[in-house]
Amino acid sequence: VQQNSSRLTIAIQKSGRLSQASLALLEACGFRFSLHEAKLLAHCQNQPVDLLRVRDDDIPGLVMDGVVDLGLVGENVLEEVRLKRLATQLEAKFKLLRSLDYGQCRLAIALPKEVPYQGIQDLVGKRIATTYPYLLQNYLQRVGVAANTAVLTGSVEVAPRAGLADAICDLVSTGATLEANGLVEREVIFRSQAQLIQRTTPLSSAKQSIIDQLLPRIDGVQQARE
Ligand code: PRT
Ligand code: ZN
Repeated sequence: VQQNSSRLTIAIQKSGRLSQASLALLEACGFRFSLHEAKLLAHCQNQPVDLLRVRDDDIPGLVMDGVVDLGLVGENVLEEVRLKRLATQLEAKFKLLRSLDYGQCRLAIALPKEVPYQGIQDLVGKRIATTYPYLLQNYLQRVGVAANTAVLTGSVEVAPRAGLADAICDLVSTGATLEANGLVEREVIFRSQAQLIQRTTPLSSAKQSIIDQLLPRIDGVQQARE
């Protein structure tokens, strides 16, 4: 385990919606990488920095356990993992360095369009399919609605039609997926974007100075894009 490697380790999504933007941000900040598709670890060519390319779901835990120094991940995944870890007594702390200008989406509850809906009380006793059971239950408790969940890791949007659930709670960006599946967005329970997080355990001064250089560059890149 390279936990105490002198190289700053940054976890990013290997392949998915955040991969390109995360890599582009680091490159715009001056880090040069040459990625090999099969490799988990990519060395930066001009700084003592390594990229660890993993499933987005693993990124918060790697930071919270101090296995990597920094992580770029969606706030939805970050908060889901944090709630799950709190419930299971695992370390759940991290330091939020920056909210980033990509990966915007919302976690929303949607129902088939033919189902009448007046307000959240209409969710009482319903079964809601989701990939985010902790965020969903957290919301339902906050608003005082007793509903059931069905946890699915994919194809959540077909659950009502398949007879698995009455409603869904899933990420939405344009709304096209809901529309295509005859669903209507009824409640937004969480708004998300990509975030840069750091482990809470102390870093060497060498790693800290790379981060001190990185943050103003990120601010500059994001301001230029506004
Ligand atoms: O393999 P890995 O586990 O790393 O990837 P993944 O499949 O879990 O995640 P991925 O790549 O789909 O998404 C990564 C992150 O991108 C999410 O955790 C969010 O933070 C962010 N993001 C932003 C989105 C969306 N927008 C989004 N629209 N993630 C997923 N979607 C999906 C949504 O689940 C639904 O299926 O897109 C569909 C809805 O999109 P619209 O445009 O039709 O509304
Ligand atoms: Zn994932």
